Amino acid sequence: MRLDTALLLVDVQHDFLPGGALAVPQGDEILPIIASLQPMFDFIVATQDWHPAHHGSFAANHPGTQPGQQIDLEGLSQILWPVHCVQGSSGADFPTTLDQSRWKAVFQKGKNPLVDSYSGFFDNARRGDTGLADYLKSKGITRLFVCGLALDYCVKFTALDAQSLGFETYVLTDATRAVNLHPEDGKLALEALRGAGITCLESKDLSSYV
Ligand code: VGL
Ligand code: ZN
Repeated sequence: MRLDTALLLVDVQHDFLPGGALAVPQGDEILPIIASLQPMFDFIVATQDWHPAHHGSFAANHPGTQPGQQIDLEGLSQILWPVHCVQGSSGADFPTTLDQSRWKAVFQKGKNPLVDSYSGFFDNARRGDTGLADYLKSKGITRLFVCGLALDYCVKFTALDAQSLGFETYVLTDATRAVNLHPEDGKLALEALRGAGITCLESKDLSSYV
């Protein structure tokens, strides 16, 4: 793959896979696809959802609430989630079947308990910066292929931020799956991505972008 191009793996972690705390339906189906994608890229980076146990996005930390409910968290609308991807827990780990040997770096997000962080670049208030954009730019990366979990949250917001930061951004649609709290959320995410000028393609069509 061109040296200006990176594969960005978003939150491919146990808790988002079947059996995990915030399992994405059919999330495991992307693992063999990612395995076949990785050898096509020279530059691979990953994000890792990495919450403190007292994170404000967890319903368990707001007595009387349930996952899926919406609250106000420090002035931002927040969907409450089950406890997931707690720092150091096995749910926050990457599956052992996912080859990490050629990853250049892992960027952790969601560490601030007062604000959630769907994007791998910024928190949802767009205040905290993970350093991912500066890192990619310092390595000469201008083109990003994004995949992982979940399409309607972290993949969507990571790709939208990438595009707005000036990266030529692509989403690999067969290497992502949606949570679909509402059944149409995955479809709406793809529409939002395309509306922002992001190219959504399947891995089988990647050969024309090498
Ligand atoms: C995610 C909800 C909460 C994701 C992370 O990775 O899409 N979704 N935390
Ligand atoms: Zn999270």
